[in-house]
Amino acid sequence: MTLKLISYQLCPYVHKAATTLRVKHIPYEIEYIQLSKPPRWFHEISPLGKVPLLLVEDHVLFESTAIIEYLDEAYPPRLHPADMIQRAKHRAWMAFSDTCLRDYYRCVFAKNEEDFYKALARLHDHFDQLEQGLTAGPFFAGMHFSLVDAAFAPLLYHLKLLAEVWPAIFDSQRHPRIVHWKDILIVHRAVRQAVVDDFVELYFDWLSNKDSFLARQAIEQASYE
Ligand SMILES: N[C@@H](CCC(=O)N[C@@H](CS)C(=O)NCC(=O)O)C(=O)O
Repeated sequence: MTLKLISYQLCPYVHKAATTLRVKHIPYEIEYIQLSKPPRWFHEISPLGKVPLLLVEDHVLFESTAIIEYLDEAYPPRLHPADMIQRAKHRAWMAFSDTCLRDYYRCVFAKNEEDFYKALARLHDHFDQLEQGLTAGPFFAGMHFSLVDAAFAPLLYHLKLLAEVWPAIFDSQRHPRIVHWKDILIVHRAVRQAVVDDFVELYFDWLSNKDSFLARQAIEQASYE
């Protein structure tokens, strides 16, 4: 059975699905679309008009969390815990990864310094909660990569790049476990191979083209280099 992931290069939700496919060594095809000008067929098949989509035979799966849950059920080894209570907790943390992704986008899109600091404060408050949920590692729940790791890896990968523009994105005094976890995940084979080779270049192009506080910081920094 051939799986096909409909994608956009910089989408962290696509990155979750691709990471899960890679961790499980599931063969898949990938098709990138331009989100600013999606093809007609995409509108016809995408229930919410968003990527990722996972095409499984005649079925169109949508929403990254639903996609990675499907992959976990359909393809061994299970990344979710076997215990029902633990699994419920992991699902709750996966939902929280989307909360943190929204904070991240608020930071990226903040028009001015004041709004940026508000967005960053909100992300850091949420990181206080995440820090309490983390084990000593190396992964979210200890020795094994779980779906929670797949859910948070794209956020931490994007934040790592943002930290090149604004180093205080990560605070290792306040969130030592998150910083350690980030260091593990960003070099993880599946996480790295789940993005395109020129991801970093595309990311900074994308960031610099925003009408935002961080875009201005990125442009200023590039002019000094
Ligand atoms: N909740 C969705 C979010 C997906 C999403 O927002 N994807 C963005 C790209 S990163 C998208 O397709 N945006 C197009 C649009 O909203 O029109 C998921 O988890 O899959």
